[in-house]
Amino acid sequence: MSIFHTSTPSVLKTWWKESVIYQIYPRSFNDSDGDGVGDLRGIIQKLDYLKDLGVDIVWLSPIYKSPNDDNGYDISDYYDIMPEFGTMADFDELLEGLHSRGMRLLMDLVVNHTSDEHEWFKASKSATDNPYRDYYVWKKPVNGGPPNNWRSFFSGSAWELDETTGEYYLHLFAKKQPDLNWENPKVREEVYKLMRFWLDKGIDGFRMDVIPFISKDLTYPDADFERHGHGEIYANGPRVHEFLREMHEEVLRHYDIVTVGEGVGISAEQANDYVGSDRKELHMIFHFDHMGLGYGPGGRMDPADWRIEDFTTVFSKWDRALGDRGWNNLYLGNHDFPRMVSRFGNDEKYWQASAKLLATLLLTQRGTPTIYQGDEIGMTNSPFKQIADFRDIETLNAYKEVIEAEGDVAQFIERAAEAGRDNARTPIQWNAEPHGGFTEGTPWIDVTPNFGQINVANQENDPDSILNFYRKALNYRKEQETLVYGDTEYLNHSQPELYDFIRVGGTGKFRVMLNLSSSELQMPDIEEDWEWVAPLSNYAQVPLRSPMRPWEVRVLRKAIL
Ligand code: TEU
Repeated sequence: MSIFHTSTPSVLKTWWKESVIYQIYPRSFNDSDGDGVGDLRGIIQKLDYLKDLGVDIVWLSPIYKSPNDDNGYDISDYYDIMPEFGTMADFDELLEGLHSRGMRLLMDLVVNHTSDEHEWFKASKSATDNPYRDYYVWKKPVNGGPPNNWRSFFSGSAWELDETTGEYYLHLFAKKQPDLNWENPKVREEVYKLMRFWLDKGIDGFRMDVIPFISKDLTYPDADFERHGHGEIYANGPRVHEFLREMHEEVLRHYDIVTVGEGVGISAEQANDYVGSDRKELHMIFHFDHMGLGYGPGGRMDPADWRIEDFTTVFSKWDRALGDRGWNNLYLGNHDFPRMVSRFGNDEKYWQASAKLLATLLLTQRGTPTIYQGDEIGMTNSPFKQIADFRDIETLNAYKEVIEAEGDVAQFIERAAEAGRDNARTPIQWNAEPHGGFTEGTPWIDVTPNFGQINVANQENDPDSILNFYRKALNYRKEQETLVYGDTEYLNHSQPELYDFIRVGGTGKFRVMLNLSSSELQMPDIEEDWEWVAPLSNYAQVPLRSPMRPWEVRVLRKAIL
């Protein structure tokens, strides 16, 4: 391992800091057999596409056996592949195909909960004295009702009464996703065993689903839940660091891999407890501070105002909090959020410029960027119009609640169309053929109607396309250690839409100026000796001091002697 020199203490160099991650949501990526569902062979067909894009690590959302109540985040067998996605032989071929092209594979590790169709749960619920009973969190009724007022992320109580044994089990997500009991050492051993199974096959790491939830404090008084909402109460339980250190000791330290925790409920102040290089826990987490913008106390269906400076200060705050001790993971959307260009950019008049700007935001800050599938061609939200257009359990359950409460259905659909998770789950738009070339059958969820204009084939040969911008930008980032490891200095302006920072270290210095608005902005005073970085430009070059055009990216460079 070598060292990168900056003005502050030096940073250790490693492959996962220099990598770019690309997330595949397999159900929606590419269907090879015409059943309308994406699959492993579909991904194998696109490996050269990923390589050409410049991807280093593929993170695969869950592909294990699952009844698909939550699209694979409800696992019924950790050692088998979901038949809709293919077979273990397909998986082995995919892994080999990635490795032979110099790419790596990150698997999704979903071990806060299993499916209720997992053998452990079936045994667990069969009797209170079954040896698997303590694999899950069971509690006796309190005053004839659930043990506390915790709510599921997917509506209703987080406790479900099991009629057979007369006790409640905990499910922070769907009823079909019972929470594992990490207090039980046997559960932890099972988890370490399944992790070794996949690591011994040669995978290169894990993305860990809701990892701060594995240790829970069930003694919180109900009033605290009302006050703080679920994220905070479920996360960072009393034994979480002990469990992660045990996992590190038992499993992680024995492999050259990368770990990325889903950091829901982790604040900037707490982050280095998980990822500090001295901690022996995880390499990175991805936080939710910018993802929560625009969501009120009632969650994503409860709109709230936000300002552009709320967005930019999240990045500076996290960069400072992690410092040289931890490492960041950068993302602007994934399978749980609307499309980034629709949410943070402008998906109409400035669609192309703003998609390129958001790409630059990801690729020029300190941290490992994670690109969500389809963002490299600027895929947008979908114009969902009625409940039949949606597939996501979160939306469908919330809809039932609105109906039961005789709420405003039209308003609900409008909000779900804007904020719902299905926006990110529509099929990848490969070309202008029916269903965007995703499938020869009927897709499990409709393709977004703009696939005729927004698709990979259209962008392949257009040098100014979003796709080719990503290719150039990813390539450029690989050649510039300063963009990977350099320190960041943030510059404040009276125009909050101008996000302006400097990356410095090694032999270079970059100034990154981003106009996060659909209006022109004045350029601040700037020395003339900056060089324009052409691969990271989204407009034709103009004199350096001329105004910033809507959603313009101006990345400038200087050598340090
Ligand atoms: O997500 C956990 C999570 O807290 C959210 O992003 C969640 O989707 C959202 O808050 C609901 O409003 C992870 C997975 O990424 C998600 O797809 C799963 O549904 C969830 O865990 C359960 O496994």
